[in-house]
Amino acid sequence: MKLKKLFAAIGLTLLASSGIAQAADIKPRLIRFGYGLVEQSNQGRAVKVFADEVDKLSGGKMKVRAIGAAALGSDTQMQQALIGGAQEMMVGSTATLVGIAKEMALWDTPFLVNNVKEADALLDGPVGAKVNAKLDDKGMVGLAYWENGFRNLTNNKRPVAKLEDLDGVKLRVMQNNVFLDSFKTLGANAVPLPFSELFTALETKTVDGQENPYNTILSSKFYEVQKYLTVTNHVYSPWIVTVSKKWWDTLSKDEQAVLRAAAIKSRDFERKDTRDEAAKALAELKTKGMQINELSPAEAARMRGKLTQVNASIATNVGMDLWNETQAELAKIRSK
Ligand code: TF8
Repeated sequence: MKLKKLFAAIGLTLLASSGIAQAADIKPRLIRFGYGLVEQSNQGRAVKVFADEVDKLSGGKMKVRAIGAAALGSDTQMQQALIGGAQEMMVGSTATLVGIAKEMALWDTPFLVNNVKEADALLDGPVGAKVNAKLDDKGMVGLAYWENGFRNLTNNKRPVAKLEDLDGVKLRVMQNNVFLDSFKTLGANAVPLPFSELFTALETKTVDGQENPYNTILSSKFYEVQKYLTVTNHVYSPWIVTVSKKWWDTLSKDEQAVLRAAAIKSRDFERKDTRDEAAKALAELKTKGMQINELSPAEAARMRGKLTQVNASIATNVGMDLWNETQAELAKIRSK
């Protein structure tokens, strides 16, 4: 199966480069591709790479109309549009898919992976494929996992140096029970909100804080409305590129291969771009006036201990088989 996809991708590249994409079974197609972050973000840049690649591989027949900044709706609204067939594609957080495919909650496990190498191997391996496949009979097709990144905490109340500093902090979390439980367990007053409403909620002080990767804190200008950043790296968040299954089923094999190949190409670009940006982002956020602190090893351990209390319920929710397979896969990855 994997090899077949690879050959399809190579075939398409050859077709495109020799200018005979015309020969493939590709019709003129308009693809509305929605995403939540702004155009000048790691997400926006990668969607552009995807669009260019689709254009190239289809000999200009398939056109991607990239629509960012949640102009087509929040993640959950776009997911419903994909399921209903009113929108062709999107990229968004796996965390907002948990209501549709419960196995996606696996990616919300605090401290599941230690670094991006482990994340790539897990997501691109059999476990990632298995979770992805759960979308198929829910009306969506997942093409690739992109990197959102390790999440970190910001707030406007006080520097969080110990667990107790989170007491009573009104913290926006993603619309997902694992995140809600995790932060309630830490003592925060966790409030689920769509990302598209987050900046305003912070600005109007409806909430005191939020958690997201450095890249997003920077691209969404959260530094304008948040004073304190605590380096927690509490969970690695993937994004997933999805297609409306209704629409996907109307495509030819060649057209599907174009989308698959472009998703992989943009994934590789996106992960590198995100990591390059993240490596510089903290210094930039400091320049923008954020006060940044790291947790002492003892406090980090306390927080980790609290957060991993949710693991048992995640395991039950995603299924013990999948949970155990994930742990075995991680052990394999770590022994390499
Ligand atoms: C969040 C996520 C978002 C993504 C994005 C809108 O906090 O991390 O950044 O879902 O696609 O909601």
